[in-house]
Amino acid sequence: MKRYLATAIISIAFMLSAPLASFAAPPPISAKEVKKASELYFDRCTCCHVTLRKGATGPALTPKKLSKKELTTDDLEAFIAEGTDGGMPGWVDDGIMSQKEANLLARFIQHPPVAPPEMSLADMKKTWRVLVPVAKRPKKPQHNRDWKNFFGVILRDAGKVAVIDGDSKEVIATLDSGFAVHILRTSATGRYFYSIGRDGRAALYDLWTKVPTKVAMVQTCTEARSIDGSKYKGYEDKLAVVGCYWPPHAVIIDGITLEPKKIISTRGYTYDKNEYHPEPRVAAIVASHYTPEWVMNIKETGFIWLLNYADIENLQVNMIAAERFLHDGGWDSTHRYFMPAANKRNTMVIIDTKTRKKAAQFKVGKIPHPGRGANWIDPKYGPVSATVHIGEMRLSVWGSDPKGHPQHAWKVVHSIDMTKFKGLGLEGGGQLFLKTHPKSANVWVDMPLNTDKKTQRSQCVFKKANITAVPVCFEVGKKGKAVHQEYNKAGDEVWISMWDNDGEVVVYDDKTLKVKKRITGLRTPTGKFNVYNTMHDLY
Ligand code: DHE
Repeated sequence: MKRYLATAIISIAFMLSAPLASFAAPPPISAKEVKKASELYFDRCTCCHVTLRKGATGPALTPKKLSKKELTTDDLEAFIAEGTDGGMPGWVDDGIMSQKEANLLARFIQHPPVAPPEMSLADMKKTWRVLVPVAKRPKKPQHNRDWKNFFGVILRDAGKVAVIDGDSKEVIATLDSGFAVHILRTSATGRYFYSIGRDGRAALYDLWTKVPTKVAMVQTCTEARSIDGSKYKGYEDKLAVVGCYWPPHAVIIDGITLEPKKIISTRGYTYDKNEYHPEPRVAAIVASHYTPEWVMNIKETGFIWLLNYADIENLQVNMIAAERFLHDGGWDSTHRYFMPAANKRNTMVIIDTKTRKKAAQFKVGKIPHPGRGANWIDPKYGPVSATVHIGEMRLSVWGSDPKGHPQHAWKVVHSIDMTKFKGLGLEGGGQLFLKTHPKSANVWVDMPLNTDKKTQRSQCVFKKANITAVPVCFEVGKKGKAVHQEYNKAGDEVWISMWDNDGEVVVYDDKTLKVKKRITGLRTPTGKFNVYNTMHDLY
């Protein structure tokens, strides 16, 4: 509802602003079309071109820039429909948009962008609901299941979260979340799952009730991708933080009621040129185990924030200059170093949360996308970490043990071009996630955005003992895209989503690579989060 209200407000503001435009007359567009185009833009374009269209991983789309390049409506429609060499999908060619919608967007982006509404703490409080008061929640688990081996599975387009018992593989609850729910994180004790939807709706699920239950919800923004709880000793389950795309801010909320407590704007100046940016989005967040802090990627200004939550009335934020377009990332195996990707710069950044400084940054392949990454012991280089890439089929592995193996620390020790594995059909990039577990001998790699349909449906499994050897690659299912991996608590099973309207989660034995179970009837499953591994940041 809020989303539609936001697009309605944008539509009206847009119509009012159009006559003030100072550039050549943009093509006509009706108020009804603006509303539809705003929704399309929000769903498909903001990720790369951002709300105010100043550009991020995609180029700026301001009318001034478009008119300077003398791009006509037909040119823009062709880009949208067919995609670009720079990596933009062909929205019509891929069957996601109609030609009419491509034409609508082509006309829309020639008009000046209008900022969606801001959100105050009072606005957030109006959306805040405690569905089960804390006093009425159980004091101990009301079932005999091993809840630390539960998996929360994102059912993206259903706007739901499925909770699956990792032992019996039963779907024990399917709970409403927000529109295009994006990720889950657990609270420090693991008792609660937090979800965040792309529409900025956060929800809290109690895993101790007889059947997992949604116990609170709040909307802290109109667009978001990240959330995490407070993991430092003494603050377990006390607080959480939502990272927003729009409005550009982070919001500290209560950890077990979700009451919004404090808004921290991310608007400011870029780390390098000190230029004002009106829309720096919060990308990945991790919770420190050693200090009362969240480590947060501020994408467009290129800063990494250490946001201390010990005293939120006298808030301390360390802003570490890093690199622009910070996206995803995770901890090294010791949880001292945070390792995010500045994806548009083909760079990994290393933040030392002990010295509170950037420890290193180095180039990897084209558009690194680690998710939270993978950490293991390489027989030659000792503790290493790795990323896959959206822009090419490559596994980049770097040393991540500055104490024990200083000569290899923060240097790429393996850069595995997966196209060299003849006969596997590994071309075209489009990797999104990789995963391992301390008890596993394997590293699993997906490629759901690859141009080849069979490759999209496949996974490749590398051996830690000989990471450069030819991996075993196989199709996970016949429909959809094989996306995101998660281990069970014991580290001997790997769960993969087949992302499709009629989707499934496929459970593999990590040793034999044989299918143990297909959990079917799941609409658009994407990310999966095992309680134990997420609590302890095991990957
Ligand atoms: Fe994600 C993580 C943003 C598209 C599935 N995604 C993240 C994170 C960010 C992000 C900032 C890190 C959160 C953290 O660690 O705190 N994702 C974005 C986008 O902006 C983008 C590119 C486009 C968009 O408009 O959303 C995008 N993401 C996708 C997808 O298309 C995926 C495959 C399916 C979907 O749900 O839309 C997808 N993103 C995921 C998953 C994670 C994630 C499963 C968590 C990985 C993990 O193991 O932690």
